[in-house]
Amino acid sequence: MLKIKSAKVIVTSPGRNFVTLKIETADGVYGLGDATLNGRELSVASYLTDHVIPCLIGRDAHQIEDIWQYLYKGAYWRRGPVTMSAIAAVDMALWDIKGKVAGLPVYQLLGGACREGVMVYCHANGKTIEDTIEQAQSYVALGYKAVRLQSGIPGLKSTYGVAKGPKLAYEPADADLPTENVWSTEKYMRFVPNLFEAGRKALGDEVHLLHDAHHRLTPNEAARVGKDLEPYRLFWLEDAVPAENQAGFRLIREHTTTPLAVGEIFNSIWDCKQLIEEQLIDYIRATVLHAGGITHLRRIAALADLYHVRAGCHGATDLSPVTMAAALHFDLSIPNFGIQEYMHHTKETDDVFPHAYSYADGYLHPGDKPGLGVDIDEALAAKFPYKRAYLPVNRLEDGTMYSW
Ligand code: EZ4
Ligand code: CO
Repeated sequence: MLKIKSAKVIVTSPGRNFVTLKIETADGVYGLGDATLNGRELSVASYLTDHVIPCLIGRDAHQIEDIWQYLYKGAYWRRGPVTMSAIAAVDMALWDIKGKVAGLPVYQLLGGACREGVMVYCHANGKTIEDTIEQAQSYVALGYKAVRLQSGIPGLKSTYGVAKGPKLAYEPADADLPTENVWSTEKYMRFVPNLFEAGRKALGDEVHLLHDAHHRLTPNEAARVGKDLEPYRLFWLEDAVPAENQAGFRLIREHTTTPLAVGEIFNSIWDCKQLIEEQLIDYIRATVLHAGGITHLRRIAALADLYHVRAGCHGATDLSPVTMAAALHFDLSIPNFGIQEYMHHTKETDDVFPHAYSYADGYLHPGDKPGLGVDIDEALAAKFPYKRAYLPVNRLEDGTMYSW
């Protein structure tokens, strides 16, 4: 029995908002979990403080599965991003504790490493095709094996996913209230094959190229984009359509062999059950954080493995280094790993969350510190108070509210 003595939530904003759960045991061992839900951060903080932490005190920190079931079934209100992020934070913290007590990195507890390192992809984005390719080339020079290409679109003033300036670390949730972008599917669809034609030509055949459509297409439009991009052999086309209607992917699948990835906003196995069982996607992008922790993501990966679907976890800067570490332990340990997204955090964020994971030549490794290998500098965290920030929204050219 390893009694949970106390737990608290730490909200900090070293460049962007992060919510961290710290669980402490009677033996003095503590674990960290990430509970950040971009744009709705304080909801999860309250869910944990007001409703979860009181249920945790006195429980056995070793009973990870039982506590997961207790929080999931015990809430009565199942699923949803707030609930599942809160459960994930507890789950991560308990795996962290178990690793520290065992003296082993978490990937060892998950069955050990299935590969030497975790292949990552990074983001190249620019206002023009030339800028995007230039940034991609600088990543390739750093050893990256895979790069996501996003570019500004001629005729549109600003585009989500494209940074305002050329910098390695960027965070799209940058305003007190949401930025409003104007979107045109027609302009995008005419333009995007040019980006990949130029990208393939400049970057060669070896590097993996990825693209994110940010849920802005219909299935028929996505089928067309997938077909148009086939000559450039993408690693994947991400979030082609919103996935509430899982059957919508059938139409895309019937028309293109461009690999499909989706799932960064999923919060449970039920969001992707049909997508996986009908083999409508190639990569599942659910995160440790928003999809219920390591415990639940392993369940999703196990289902996916039966259907040739591989994991390609979301890894944007709205996930703290705690989630990044948890994802790396998970990635290293599962048989059906594909690729891991990797965006650089700001230096302030890295300072608040000192971590053992490290990059070398296109791969990340979680390191061999016991537990997740991430700490939090609470004194430094206290210097960065919460700042309200939201992701941008899109309107069509006639003003109609659209998706991202
Ligand atoms: O829009 O993390 O693949 N990466 C992405 C990110 C997401 C943000 C949302 O919070 O799509 O830029
Ligand atoms: Co995405």
